[in-house]
Amino acid sequence: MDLKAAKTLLLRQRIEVPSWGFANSGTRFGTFAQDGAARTLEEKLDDAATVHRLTGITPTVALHIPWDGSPDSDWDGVARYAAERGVAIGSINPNVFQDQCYKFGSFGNPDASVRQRAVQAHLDCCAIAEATGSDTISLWYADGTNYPGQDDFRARKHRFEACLAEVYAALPAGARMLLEYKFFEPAFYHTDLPDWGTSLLMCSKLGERAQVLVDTGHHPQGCNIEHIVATLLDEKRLGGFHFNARKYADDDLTVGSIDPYETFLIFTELVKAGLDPDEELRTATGRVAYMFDQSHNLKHKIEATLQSALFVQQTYAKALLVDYKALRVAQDSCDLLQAEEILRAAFNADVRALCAEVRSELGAEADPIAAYRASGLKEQAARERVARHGEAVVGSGYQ
Ligand code: PSV
Ligand code: MN
Repeated sequence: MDLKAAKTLLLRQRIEVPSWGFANSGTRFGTFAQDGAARTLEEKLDDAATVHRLTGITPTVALHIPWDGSPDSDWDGVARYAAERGVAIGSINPNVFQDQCYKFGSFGNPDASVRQRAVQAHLDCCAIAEATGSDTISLWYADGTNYPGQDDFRARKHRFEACLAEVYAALPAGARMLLEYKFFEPAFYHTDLPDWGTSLLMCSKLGERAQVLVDTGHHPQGCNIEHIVATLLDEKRLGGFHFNARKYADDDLTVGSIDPYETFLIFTELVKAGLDPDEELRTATGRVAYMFDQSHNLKHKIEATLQSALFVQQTYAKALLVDYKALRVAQDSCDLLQAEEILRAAFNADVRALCAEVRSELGAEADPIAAYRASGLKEQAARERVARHGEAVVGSGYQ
């Protein structure tokens, strides 16, 4: 694709940021709290707004319930607060994994009263989506078992199908459901939704408004994620992404920090599908929701989110610059070396100036990280937040 066409598409690129990416987080060994990290939903929205102001491409914020509030919160007020700062509420993520009642699962739990409670948590999230103007419910389950024989696989599958169907039937008009999978953790023997195939199976039974969400950290070592992406695109069931990077397990590191070529290859599949003659495929590809799902345990949260946004923007730019016609010719003539060189040429292109130009045209910063570091906002937030809440505490989870 030529530079002009690439720029037009880059101007339309949008990536959601998660509220929990601005809060203190850690590992099971501990959390090293940052004074400036957000501790309330308003502060998370303030930080997301800062990132959007600097990059121009992150206008929505994903919420996690109950981390960010309860059914009784003033959701109209939250949506207003966000809008006043130039952002909007994005996907709503019900959390049915941390309460004591979910010890043996949520939708897979043998106890019908626990399953009902989990369904209610989803219905509450549907209401929150309606109140905040969100059109996406994003689902991930920690459900699974730790020991052979602990529960019956097929019984759990049936429970999942029944509960998901209840939620699907209650989706607000025009909303869709994204179903995430993860092959292990916190369950270590089996996970109820371990892979894209199981998620796709569930989505196919539910209906068109249920689509698969690919979290790049949720696969075994060596798994070919770009192939999964191509398959889901072809089935018109790719709902969205959670971008992050991993070296060993679900490490939630900054996207691009470990294998930038993998992200590039994922984007080439998306770009190709977006150029396909099949209109239905192009439309389905246009619906794909992009988000980060990362834990900035040691990096400054806003800086790490800026770094992530810049990386994804640059990677998309590189994928747009691939000569797909020449690639097809090389593929059809089985010229392996030439095909790979065509990809590498685009991957090695320096797209920093192009992306800076795009950000400037969007009214954002040509160099967001330098602008943020020079702004004094980092120090100001730390001062104000310590004055408001006291010293940041060391704990666990997203506090
Ligand atoms: C699970 O590891 C996950 O990736 C899900 O997307 C959750 O929503 C998120 O992390 C936060 O727990
Ligand atoms: Mn995720």
